[in-house]
Amino acid sequence: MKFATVLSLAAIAQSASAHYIWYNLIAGGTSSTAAVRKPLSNSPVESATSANLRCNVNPTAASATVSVSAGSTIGFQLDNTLYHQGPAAIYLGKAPGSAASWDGSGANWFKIAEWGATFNPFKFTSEGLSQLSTTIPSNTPSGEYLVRIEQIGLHVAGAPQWYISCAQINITGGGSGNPAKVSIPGYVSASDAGLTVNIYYPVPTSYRVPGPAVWRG
Ligand SMILES: *[C@@H]1O[C@H](CO)[C@@H](O)[C@H](O)[C@H]1NC(C)=O
Ligand SMILES: [Cu+2]
Repeated sequence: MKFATVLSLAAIAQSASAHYIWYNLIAGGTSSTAAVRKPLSNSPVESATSANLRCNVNPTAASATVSVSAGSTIGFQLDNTLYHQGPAAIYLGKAPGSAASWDGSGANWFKIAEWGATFNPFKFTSEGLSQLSTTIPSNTPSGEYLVRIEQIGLHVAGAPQWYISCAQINITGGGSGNPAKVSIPGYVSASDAGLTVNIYYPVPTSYRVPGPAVWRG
């Protein structure tokens, strides 16, 4: 027991020095750390079935919900560069009430952007970046949402690492789009080829980002 504790403390100490956090929301022409549910640590979530896949492990409550018009830029800044190779995606989750009071449960989520790979040479397109952003599809219905970013480190074959943050937004001037929605967890399976792939050998010649298709309205 004692030995195991020492080992896990060593593992935590080691992991705390690496990794990264999506700490800042980019929304339209502004940015906000206050709208982000800040993760407690920069360690990844490592289970495809955990509720922590929604918005990370016990994140600090956000103190703001930022209004942003449909069609505007939405994204996150990282406190580092994306040095763990893997795919990334941005999801919107429609809050049943206020974004601040929603835990992200239910089939309310849809993907609005993803970053996959290029080939010959094989490379994830987000590698080395410190900010990922897209635009909110202009016919997304107005209302309060959680916007969620994930980047999945695939550098340890067979043990994907999710780096996740959520932020609270209020989409204004939207439309009547009706994207298909998924639950988190449930939106990806641990056996998804996009998670189980060995990115070193044999070098992949195709790659599909896990999760639902991107909805652009
Ligand atoms: C969201 O935007 C609408 C339309 O501008 C506004 O009436 C509402 O108060 C906003 N809610 C929040 C939480 O900002
Ligand atoms: Cu790391």
